[in-house]
Order: sequence, then C-alpha cells, then structure tokens
Amino acid sequence: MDESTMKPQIEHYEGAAGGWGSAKGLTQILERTRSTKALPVLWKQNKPEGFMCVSCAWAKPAKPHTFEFCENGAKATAWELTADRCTPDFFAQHTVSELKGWSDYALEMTGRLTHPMRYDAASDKYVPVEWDETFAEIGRELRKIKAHDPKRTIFYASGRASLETSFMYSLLARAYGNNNLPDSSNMCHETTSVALPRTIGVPVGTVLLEDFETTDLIFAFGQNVGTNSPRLLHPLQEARKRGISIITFNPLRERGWERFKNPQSPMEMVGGEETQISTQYNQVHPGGDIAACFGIAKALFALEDDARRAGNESVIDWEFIQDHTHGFEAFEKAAREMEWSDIETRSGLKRPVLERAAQTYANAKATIFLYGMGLTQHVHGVESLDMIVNLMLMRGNIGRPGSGICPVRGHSNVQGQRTVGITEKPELVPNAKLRELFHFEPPMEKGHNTVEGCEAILKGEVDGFIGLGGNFLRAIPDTVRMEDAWSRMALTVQVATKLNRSHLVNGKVAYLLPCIARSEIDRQNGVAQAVSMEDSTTCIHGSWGQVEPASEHLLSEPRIVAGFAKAALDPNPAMPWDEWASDYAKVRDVIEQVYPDQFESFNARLWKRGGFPRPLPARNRVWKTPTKRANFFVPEVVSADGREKDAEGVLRLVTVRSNDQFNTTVYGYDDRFRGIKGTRQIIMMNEGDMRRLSLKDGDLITLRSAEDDGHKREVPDLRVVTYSIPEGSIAGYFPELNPLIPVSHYAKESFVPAGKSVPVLLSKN
Ligand SMILES: Nc1nc2c(c(=O)[nH]1)N[C@H]1C(S)=C(S)[C@@H](COP(=O)(O)OP(=O)(O)OC[C@H]3O[C@@H](n4cnc5c(=O)[nH]c(N)nc54)[C@H](O)[C@@H]3O)O[C@H]1N2
Ligand SMILES: Nc1nc2c(c(=O)[nH]1)N[C@H]1C(S)=C(S)[C@@H](COP(=O)(O)OP(=O)(O)OC[C@H]3O[C@@H](n4cnc5c(=O)[nH]c(N)nc54)[C@H](O)[C@@H]3O)O[C@H]1N2
Ligand SMILES: [Mo]
Repeated sequence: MDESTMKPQIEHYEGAAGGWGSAKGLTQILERTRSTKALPVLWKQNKPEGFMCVSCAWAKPAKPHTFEFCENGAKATAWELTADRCTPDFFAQHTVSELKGWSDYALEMTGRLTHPMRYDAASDKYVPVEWDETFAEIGRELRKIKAHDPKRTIFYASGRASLETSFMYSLLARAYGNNNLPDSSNMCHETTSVALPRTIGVPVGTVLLEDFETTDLIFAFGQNVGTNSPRLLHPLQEARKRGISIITFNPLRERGWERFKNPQSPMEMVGGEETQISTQYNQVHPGGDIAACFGIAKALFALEDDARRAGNESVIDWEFIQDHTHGFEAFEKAAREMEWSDIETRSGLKRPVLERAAQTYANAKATIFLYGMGLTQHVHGVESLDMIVNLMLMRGNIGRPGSGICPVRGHSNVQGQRTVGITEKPELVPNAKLRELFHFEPPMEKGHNTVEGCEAILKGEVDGFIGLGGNFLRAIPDTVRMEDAWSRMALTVQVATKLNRSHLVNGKVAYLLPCIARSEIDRQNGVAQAVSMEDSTTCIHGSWGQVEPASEHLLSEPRIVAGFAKAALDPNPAMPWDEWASDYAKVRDVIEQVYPDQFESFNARLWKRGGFPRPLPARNRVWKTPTKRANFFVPEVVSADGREKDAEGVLRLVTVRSNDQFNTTVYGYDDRFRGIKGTRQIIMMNEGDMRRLSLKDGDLITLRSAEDDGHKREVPDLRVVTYSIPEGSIAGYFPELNPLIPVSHYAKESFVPAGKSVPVLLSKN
C-alpha cells in the first residue's frame, strides 16, 4: 500500500472520547482480524482471576466494571487473537527483501507467527526449523561471542513479557556475563526512574487507584489519556463528578482531556450525557512545562506573601518542608527571581492562566500529579520531573491520601520488568543475593541502555542481539542509519507473536521465534500456568491465558528463555531452567527469595483482588535518598528541549501515537479523536504557520532533520493537516518519523530518545 498517494480525510470529530465511536472502532477491528475468539475473552480482561490486558499498564481495580476494557485494550486482544496465520507457506512465497516494501500494518496483518523460522541468505527467505536445532545453533553462536567478549551481546526486552519471563531473562544475561539489558523503558519512563529516586527515593509513582477517590485536584502533563490509557478516564470521570478540578498541560488539543462519554453507561450513550474532563486546558509549548511550573510556583509564593500579610493560613506546607525536605531555599529563590516575561515566552502560557492554576492548587487539600511521554521524552525531561516534584513538595502532596505522583506507564509490564532485574545498572541489582542463590559472579560493569546499545551497534561493537518481543529497529531513533549497521551482527534472534520490520533486517545467523501470547493458555506438562505483571500503580496481578495457542509449535516465553540459557551457559544446578519453565510458581518463589521486601508471599497473594501493591517508603514519607529527605532541585534550564532559540525556519516536531496503533503495531489509519483518516503520513500544523508557509490542508511536504552532523535524515511525502497546536511546533506519528531523530538526541541522564521536540526543517514538494 503506497500511503504517500493517499490524501488524509480530515473530519472534525465532534464526539467525546469513548462514546459510539469507541464501540464502532472495536467492531471494525473484530471484523478485520476475524477474531471470533476475542469477544468471550474480553469479559475476563483485567478482572480478578482473568487475564491482564496486553495494551497499557493502567491499574486494574479490585471491583471491576462489567467490561473492564477500553476500545484500545479490546483492539490489542483482537489483534493478538486474530484468525490469520503467518505460516512457513507465507514465508516460502515472499523474500525478505520483498517484505521490506510492505507497511507495518500489512506485515502484522499477516497474522500470528506459527513456526520457528531461520533466515536463509541464499534464497533471501525464512525457512522453518525445529526448536532443538534452533536452540543448538543459537547456543553455539552465543558461546562463540562469549568466548571473545560476553559484552558483545545485547538482551533487549519489550515491556510485555511477564515477571516470570523477565526475571529468567535478566538472570540469563547476567549468567552469560553482561548487564546489556535495555528494555522499552529506556525509550519511555526511564526518565521517571532517574528523577524520582533522587527526589523522593523511589523509582516509580506513589499514587494508588484509591487516591483518585479522595483527591481534590489533578494536574495532567503530557499524556494522551483518551488513546493511551482510556480506562483511566473512569476514575477521572468519577473525580469530575465529585466536582474536582483537572488542569491539563498539552500542546495539542487531545479529545480525551476535553470530554468523555462512558461507552459502558447506557444513560450516557443514549442520553447524550458526557463529562467535561479538563477544567483548565493549557496548550503549553513543547518543552515548556518547566517554565509553566516555575510560573505556578512563583504565583504560589505570591499567594503565600498575601496570606501572611492578611494573617491567613499558609499556602506553603511549612511543616512538611521543615520535617521532610531538602533544598527548599534555593528553589524558592530561583522561583521568585524568575521573570514572568521568561516564563511566558518559554511556556507559551500567559501569567493570569498560570496564576489561576496556582490559586486552584492553593485551594486543594490533596493533589495528584500525572504525566506521560510529553515530559519524559525531552532532552531535559529529568528536570521537568524535578519541577513537578518541586510543586508537589511545596504543598506536601505526597504520603497523604489523594495525593502523589502518577507516571502513566506504557507497556503492560514495563514497570515490573525493571522490578525483577531487567536493567543495565548493576547498582540496582541485588548482586549478593544472586551470588548466594545461584552460585555465580554477576557482572559488575554497567551494561548498554537503548541509546548506548544503538551507538555500540553503529560502531560495530555488538555481535549478538536477542529481542524478547518488541520492534527494536522500528521503535528506536535514527532508524535508517541503524538498519544499515544492523546486518553486520553475527547473530540476531527475535522472539515475537507477529511479523514486524525488525524481523526483516538480519544478522548473519538470524532466527524468528514465535511464542505463546498472554491471552492464550500456557500449558506446561499438561498444567495451565499463570503469569504475573505489575501495573502503573505498583500493584502485582496474576493472569490466566484464556484460549488455545495460535499454533501447536509455539513455545512459551519462559520455555524459550530456558532454551537459550541451557544452550548458551554451562550447566549450573542452582539454575534449574527446565524446572522453572515447567512450573512458573517456582519462578515466583525464586523472585521472592531475591526480592523478599517487594514480593513477600508472592504465590499466596497472586490473586488478590486489585493486585497487591509493592511497599514504597515514599508513601509513608520515608525518603531513601542520599539526603534522607525529599529533595527540591533547581533545573538548569527553563525549556526542556534545552534550546535557547531555534535557527530561522526550524520547527519543533512532536512525535505521538494515533488512536489506531499500539506503538509500532498499526491497527489502522483512523486517528478518530484528532479527526484524521486514511493515512499516517501526515504532520499536524498550526493555522498561522500554514498561512506563513503558504500551505493548505493536504499539501505534500518533506521533513529534514535540522541536525547537521553529516548524516542525511529525511522523511518525504507527508501531508499537512491543520491542527490546534502552538505556532512553531508540528506533530506527527511515531514510528514513521523516527528516521528524523538523531540517536544523539536523547534525555540527559536517562538516555531516553527525545522524540518530543525534534528540530526539523520543512520544504514543500
Ligand atoms: N492505544 C495505545 N495505548 C498505549 C500505547 C499505544 O501506542 N497505543 N503505547 C503505550 C506506551 S508504551 C506508552 S509509553 C504510553 C504512551 O502514552 P503517552 O504518554 O500519552 O504518549 P504519547 O502518545 O507519546 O503522547 C504524549 C502526549 O504528550 C503531549 N506532549 C508532547 N510534548 C509535550 C510537552 O512538551 N509538554 C506537555 N505537557 N505535553 C507534551 C502530546 O501532545 C501527547 O498528547 O501509552 C501506552 N498505551
Ligand atoms: N519517535 C518516537 N519513538 C518512540 C516513542 C515515541 O513516543 N516517539 N515511544 C517509545 C516507547 S514509549 C516505547 S515503549 C517503544 C516501544 O518499543 P517496543 O516495545 O520494542 O515496540 P512494540 O511496538 O510495542 O512491539 C510490537 C511487537 O511486539 C511483538 N509482541 C507482541 N506481543 C508479544 C508477546 O507477548 N511476546 C513477544 N515476545 N512479542 C510480542 C509483536 O511481534 C509486535 O510486532 O517505542 C519508543 N519509540
Ligand atoms: Mo512506552
């Protein structure tokens, strides 16, 4: 399908998020995937004793709704349980070079992978192979690399694999001899995992679902709820019905933050009732959140001065600041000294707007701060989070019901993977425990994160890449450059459910291995196995597969990891891989042994309704930071993109998801809430910019990177669409625009590729 010839249909979308459009979206995907199996399974989605959605990581309530799934969660299930199969016959008919010409959508629409396949360079085709032979050759190749240097293999994980699989995988990498465990979190919320430990002493959010019941204000920064975590609209709607305020910061008008019609409520569906979500919608400049928060802080200090003069109650929580925090004075000075003119230029927001937000904040007893990729994927994303924490600490909004910080995580178990050892940072690993329990010497050298992994591959320093799920080559920045370097590797192995672009660029020895999906029954020695995951609010849930696997040749992920481990490592009775892969409860026991504080009585609590929360010291105002206090930090920059002023003609590109995709999985070409249909090859642009550049809707343009480092980065044939977005900024879709993002354009400290304010140049075709 040649998308460039497809003109977008632009239809102003009048509906709320949810509503009939949502029901229609679901029906379409069920038809397209001919997925008769999906419908009955949806009843069990995100329910206690059911199966946990493979879409986002949003919390699963103890008292679920009749349907505890959203349009996009249902799409993810239908996509996984498609009736279509991508078989050896299919691969016999198509060369890999031919498949490179297919769209992401067309590749995944071929259906579920059914057989282990090996790439045959002579015929340029994938050919079927037996599992035994597969493990034997992969083992041989991994041992060859290890003998040379174990650090030349990378073990990537996408955030979908269960806690059990992830634990085994991280142990495999360490026993092999490296900490090269990048995961999708390295492209996502790693900024959270860097900022929060140094400010509040935990790597994850502190908010629990019940906090939404008692909060009286929600600040929402840089997240697209209607599309990326629609079930979060329920607690937001309930909160709004209690009359609480929601203040949103987002450069784009996103329908989910405007209004919601609950598709599960007959009254709302038939009666036309819908809920206004944001009470204040602030179209901040991309990267302008630091400045916006400075504005709110400055206004709060002014309110505090007023309160003092009038002898009223303080706006600042002095008791909390004295008893619990460090660094307040420096922060106060910085906020008071910041000029309103700077705040206004950087944030793109007017002083009265920020003063109003500050007043609402001052009146609220308990406030939740929620955020997503709009903060984390910036060069100074860590400082954006520092700033959010500063605001939170000013009024003691942590460790009190209804308050706290709420990073909305992406993949359904991305947070959990980090909890059980998928990390490149050896200081986060309980190495002494690993030594004691598994009788080996864990590697103490830091491993590669995603960006460092890409750089190492570009430099030819990597020989082996194992991908446990995901679509690494499509999700990373600089995709075109990376593809060129990729085939130099000796071994590339991809464990997957569906065919994607990462499977079409291969190392010298290359395997594509199909696995059982989470919605499918995973039987080991005839006994159905449960798996587990951690949601965005640190609650751990068990999950049962519901339908028969897509093919009898599939292996489970734990079984595949065990296969790699047995073939690549010398036998070690302390690591009984087969035993673990035969009974996942045993893996959970081992996880509990390695992380006794986090996973106390793991197996016994697996089916607790609503999941069991991991203990977090910050929730009890205990601060595991170097100062033993919660820390204020003064950001070094006022714009999160760190650019003083862009050169003439440079636009800031924000890459986002449509309502018809899950990351690199494209379900269709309909971004309903934004009113764009028929193509993903578009950019959204402000009316004023369109006029200035003499562009009209549907015009074809080319984008080039403004980075001048000798590499050509270009995406041609994009159509312009008018959209409500600040002047000087444009938005378009990930992953199509990733070739424009240099690998070097990443968040300082967290190394998250900075996909949210990419400097680009535009030319008319
Ligand atoms: N259906 C569906 N669900 C998903 C996913 C999916 O692809 N599809 N992906 C999953 C994954 S892995 C993740 S990480 C999450 C991602 O979910 P989100 O965190 O919502 O990620 P994005 O789609 O990148 O949207 C980022 C939002 O931030 C805004 N934004 C951009 N720049 C800025 C800025 O500088 N400041 C502010 N305040 N806002 C900004 C954008 O306009 C956009 O609304 O969703 C998860 N859930
Ligand atoms: N420009 C830009 N780039 C971005 C982002 C952005 O906002 N802008 N977002 C980043 C973010 S937040 C993330 S998380 C990454 C996503 O990066 P990844 O997690 O690597 O990518 P996905 O698209 O989620 O992976 C989809 C593939 O996973 C496989 N899969 C699905 N289910 C399973 C399963 O159960 N087991 C296995 N083994 N495989 C399975 C399927 O084959 C499918 O094709 O992309 C990042 N890249
Ligand atoms: Mo993500």
